[in-house]
Amino acid sequence: MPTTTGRARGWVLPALAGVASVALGAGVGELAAAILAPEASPFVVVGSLLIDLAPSWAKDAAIALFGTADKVALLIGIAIVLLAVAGAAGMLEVRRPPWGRVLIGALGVVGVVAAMTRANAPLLAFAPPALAAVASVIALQFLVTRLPSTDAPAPSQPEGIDRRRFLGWAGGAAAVGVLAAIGGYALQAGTRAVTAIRDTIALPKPTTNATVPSGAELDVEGLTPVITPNAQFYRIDTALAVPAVDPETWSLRIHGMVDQEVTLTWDELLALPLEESVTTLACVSNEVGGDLIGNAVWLGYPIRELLARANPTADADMVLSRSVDGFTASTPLAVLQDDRNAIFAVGMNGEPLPAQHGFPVRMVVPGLYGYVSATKWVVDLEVTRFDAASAYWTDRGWSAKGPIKLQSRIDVPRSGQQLSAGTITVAGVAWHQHVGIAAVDVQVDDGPWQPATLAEAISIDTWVQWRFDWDADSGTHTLRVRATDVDGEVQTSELQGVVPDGATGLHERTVTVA
Ligand SMILES: Nc1nc2c(c(=O)[nH]1)N[C@H]1C(S)=C(S)[C@@H](COP(=O)(O)O)O[C@H]1N2
Ligand SMILES: [Mo]
Repeated sequence: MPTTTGRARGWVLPALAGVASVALGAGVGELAAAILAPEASPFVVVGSLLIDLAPSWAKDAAIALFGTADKVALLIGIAIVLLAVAGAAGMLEVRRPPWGRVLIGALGVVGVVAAMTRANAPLLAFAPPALAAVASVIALQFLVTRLPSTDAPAPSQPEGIDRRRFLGWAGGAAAVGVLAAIGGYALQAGTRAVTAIRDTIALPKPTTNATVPSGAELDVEGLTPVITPNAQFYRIDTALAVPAVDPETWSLRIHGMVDQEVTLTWDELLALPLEESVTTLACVSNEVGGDLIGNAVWLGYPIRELLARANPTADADMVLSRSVDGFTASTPLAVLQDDRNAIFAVGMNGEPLPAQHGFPVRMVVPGLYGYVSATKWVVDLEVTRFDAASAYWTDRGWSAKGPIKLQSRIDVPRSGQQLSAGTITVAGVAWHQHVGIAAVDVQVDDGPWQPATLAEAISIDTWVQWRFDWDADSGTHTLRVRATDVDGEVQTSELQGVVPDGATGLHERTVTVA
């Protein structure tokens, strides 16, 4: 027979276990969002989803009731509902395991769907809500096994000790959640400040416009767009918190083996004639078939012009660029002096650089992997020699030089996609920046290589879309792609991992045709 205290323990402590677990998970989710994908804060995405789904009378009522505080009211409302569901999950988990964890898992799925269906969801949008759910589920399982037992308190242990111990664990879990959320908020303080400044910036008009020919985009469902929207652009850097650089205090210094040291402020940079160019950036850590690659229209000023002012000495052969947070990249001097569009970029797809992509100024150099060329938040260029200095990733086992390798990728069909016999469009992208793509061929199983159709290239500095209409019969088939560049080099089938200077091999995909 449950006593009053027994009943209280029977409901209150399990509910508390649920609330503490979800508090922990929610905090982890906010911290993960701050680090991985600031736009995918679980609270904000679920709130945004509710705003989109809410009928307009509810929105009107909320505005009438709360005025400009309607968003805050919504977030508080979400928190209350979340706490209620969390309490219910705790009680369920005690009475009908594993349904409490299942309930939290379902909440996680709602968060993931909310995050991934936002317009321009970043690649990692799924991660913060997924991590929040996983952390909550683990915490719930942990706390439930530490509930003081109601039926058979061990005679040697007064039940009060169990209870206090449980409250300690639950309080600890909730406290970790709160600290994680505060940590996430603090990590983003700089970004918030700089984003506010960034929003007020109007970039000057380019003196030279880039043109993207209409033939550069093939009309194939599921094919990567030829220009990557900023929100979907891959992000790779060593920064735990995105560096917050105020353009008014930013300056760039070019020094080292030069006749004349050069410094440049933000206003001086914007006063120079800025040019638009289209360049595909790629990461050396991109596996064959991977997505650490993106193409943008950049606005910037040629590095070559500023180097000419500095006038490097004849024996210099490298430029060590440094970001405000200490990252360095070693770029061959000659590459920064030739006629390619190696630039100090201030704009990306018509906007100031997003904070994660190097605001206010980054380097973009066609033809080299990012780790040896694309320094974000750049503040310093030291003209030096490869035998006198080395860069961040070179000191960690990667090659000092990193020209991009000839590669191609299949985007569609996806593996596991429903396919039926007949004509199936195979399509993807191919790239060899600053060399250019001449041809792409597709192989089905062990058949002959057959030419794909290339889209119009924007330039030799960008990737090119391709398509191939495959007359498919039913069964399981392997599709393979191979590019040939403008110099006549054929993409190698030899497999190499990403270390030390980029992966090689052919991308293939196995599909089943009904
Ligand atoms: N300051 C700084 N710049 C950096 C990096 C970094 O870690 N710190 N990573 C480089 C690497 S490895 C790549 S692939 C590109 C990625 O640029 P993105 O994040 O804009 O796509 O940035 C480069 N610039
Ligand atoms: Mo990279």
